Amino acid sequence: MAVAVKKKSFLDGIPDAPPDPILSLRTLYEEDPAEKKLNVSVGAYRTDEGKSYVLPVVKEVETMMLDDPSLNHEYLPVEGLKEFRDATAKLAFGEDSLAIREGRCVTVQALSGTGALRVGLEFLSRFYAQGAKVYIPEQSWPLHRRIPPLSGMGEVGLYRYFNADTKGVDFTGLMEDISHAPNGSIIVLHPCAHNPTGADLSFDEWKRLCTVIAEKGHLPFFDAAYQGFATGDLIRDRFALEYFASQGIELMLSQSYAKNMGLYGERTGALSVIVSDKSIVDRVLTQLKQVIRPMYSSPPAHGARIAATILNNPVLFDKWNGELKLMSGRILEMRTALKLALQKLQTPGSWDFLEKQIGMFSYTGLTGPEVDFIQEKYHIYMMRNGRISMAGLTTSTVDYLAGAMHDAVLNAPKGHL
Ligand code: PLA
Repeated sequence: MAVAVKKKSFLDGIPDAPPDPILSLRTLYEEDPAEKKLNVSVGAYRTDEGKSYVLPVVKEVETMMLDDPSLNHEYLPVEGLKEFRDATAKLAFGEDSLAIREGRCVTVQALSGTGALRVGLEFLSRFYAQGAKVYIPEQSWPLHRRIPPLSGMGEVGLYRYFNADTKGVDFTGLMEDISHAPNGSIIVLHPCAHNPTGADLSFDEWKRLCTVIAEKGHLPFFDAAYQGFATGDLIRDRFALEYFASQGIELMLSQSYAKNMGLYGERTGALSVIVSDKSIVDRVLTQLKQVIRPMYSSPPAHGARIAATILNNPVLFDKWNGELKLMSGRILEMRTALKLALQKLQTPGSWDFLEKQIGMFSYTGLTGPEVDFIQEKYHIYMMRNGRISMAGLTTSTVDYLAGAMHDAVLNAPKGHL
């Protein structure tokens, strides 16, 4: 006899979740039947043919892996692949980092940058001073706002970051806000290629910020999702990480290999904690494992093996460097091309900032209504805050985007809704 069917589902009252401001655009783009359309929303590198890209050095390693009889599909340890953990810390803080040499750096593999942030913040919610607040830049990657409360850290505070007039960092505002935050606050920092503004601190500004953070006893939490992608130079892009660590500051770091190795879907990343006292590192590691084990047990192996092989082999490492230069170089070319195209059209405004911004994104200053106008009329998908992924642009689509921006600046409804 069939079981009586209940009329109501236990999920009847389930509310609709708000769409993700970045990922939902991909779906809209894919579902858009228009013949001419463009997706410059998510920060994913595309070739000049608009194709997704597997780095040749990654392909080479994968080919080697295919023939390697020692590889299997066993679980990795909870904390991840040893060769990867060691190498990724050195990539961030430098081969000669004192913190590493003194054994004060704990690194665990994580589910790319997002997972590292999540594990790191959950760890802090258990062991960092109760009630400490996480501060993020006023303009930031949307998940910086969402992950802390979900990890038990409460709602975030904001610090000023961007000066809309100069289109650069509002360093005075940033320093004021970080000085006024309660001592011992957690400060989320983008070490390079700030998302979404493309405006980074100068080396000198990092040094001044480091002094204030040390004086205030704040804990910096660096989110390094673009090392090597800002300037094409891994060492230059890690300046802030290397400098803060060299000053004996305790800090947290999330790292992602999504962009710089193109390992987006492999979820390859790491979380590092630098502490001032070597005697506590073992306890830090065991507690990080306590966070990870009931969350997803252990991390995926494939991407970590690829990254470890590249990071630990000088020949492959050099190849990777060359490929980073090519990718970041193409992005720079797109910046110049878009600027020139807008200038040619005599689009109102100065577009020089497009070349000054750094990294994957351009923060165009387009308003919400202008973005809506462009999406509706031209089927171009970008974030509603005016962020464009320059890596999604190609030689053959620059003029289309410039034309749409020109039309929007002149003809879209005014306002910032
Ligand atoms: N941190 C920052 C600042 C990021 O921009 C991103 C990705 C991440 C962390 C996380 O990346 P990962 O988990 O894939 O390593 N930002 C993207 C994609 C590229 C996204 O939103 O997930 C973006 O378009 O902003």
